[in-house]
Amino acid sequence: MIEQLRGLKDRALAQIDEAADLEALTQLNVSILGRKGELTATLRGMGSLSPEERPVVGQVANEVKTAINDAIEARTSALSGAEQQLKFAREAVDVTRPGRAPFTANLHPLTQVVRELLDIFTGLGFDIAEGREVENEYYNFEALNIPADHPARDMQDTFYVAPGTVLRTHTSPVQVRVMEQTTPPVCVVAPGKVYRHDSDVTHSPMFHQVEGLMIDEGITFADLKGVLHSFIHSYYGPQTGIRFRPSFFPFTEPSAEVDIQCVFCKGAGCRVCGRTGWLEILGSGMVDPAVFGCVGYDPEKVQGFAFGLGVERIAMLKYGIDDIRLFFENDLRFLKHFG
Ligand code: 2NL
Repeated sequence: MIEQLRGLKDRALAQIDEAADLEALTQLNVSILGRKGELTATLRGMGSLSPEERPVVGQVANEVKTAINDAIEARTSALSGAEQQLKFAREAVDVTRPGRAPFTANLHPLTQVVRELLDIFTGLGFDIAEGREVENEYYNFEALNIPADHPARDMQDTFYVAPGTVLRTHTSPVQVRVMEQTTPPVCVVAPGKVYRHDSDVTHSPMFHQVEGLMIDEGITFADLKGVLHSFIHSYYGPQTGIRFRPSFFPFTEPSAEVDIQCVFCKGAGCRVCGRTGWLEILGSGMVDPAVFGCVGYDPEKVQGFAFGLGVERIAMLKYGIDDIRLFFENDLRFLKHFG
């Protein structure tokens, strides 16, 4: 029986040594030491031993049991250590690696340009005025010296919402309302959306304007030139060449369009400036006395200048964009360039 126990012990220790994982060890524990296990079965045979043999065999049986127990325990801790190492290796995280950059948004390029323009004009002392996008024909046209038979009023250019009601074609009506409600001096810029029935690579049926108006006793064309020079040199840099060309608008007299030296070829002539070396950036002029008459100002007492610019055009020239529709498609590949 002692032989039998020793044989059992040797086989058990060999099996425990070969156990590949914790699962296999649990199986061995049950099949050797368990209630229906090999050792238990062998010990049942002790009943047939003589009283002299019994303590001797009992001692060997205890030694075998202890040895197997110890071996299982040792193998268990070895295997769980090894398995833990494997698990750690599998789940290892390199905490020194840089984090994944979060998605960050940016303001729409047109919003950025409008804000830059407004920053410059508020820095020059202008207030900001805003108003409605749906206007009366009176504020959009009549008060600006644009008579009923003027081509600008044509259904082909203007969106009519109802008879006598239009989507504003410029932000001038904002300034007309400011003049109605204010006694001079007046010094405002009016940013906002405007609408014209026009659509191609440089025209959108909705676009953005910034207009400006300065009125006081004794304002002259020299003030107009001073403010616009100042603005252009802030926005495009102090070396930018500027020229004024005579023009016509129903609401200003005299009127002038303002060109800057082409920002792409520096005046040499290129595709963007049509080989002229100049880019038109805004329209301006001295407020027509007829406009003053409409808002109750005495043109003999006050004078003023006004200007208007298209924000999309300014942004296209600044960033070299050749299709206005890019501003309105909300394609993130385009918008992310302005982050
Ligand atoms: C252009 C030209 C201009 C004005 C806008 C204006 C407003 C009032 C009175 C007189 Cl209330 N004038 N605005 C004056 C000259 C030109 O805009 O080409 N804009 C894109």
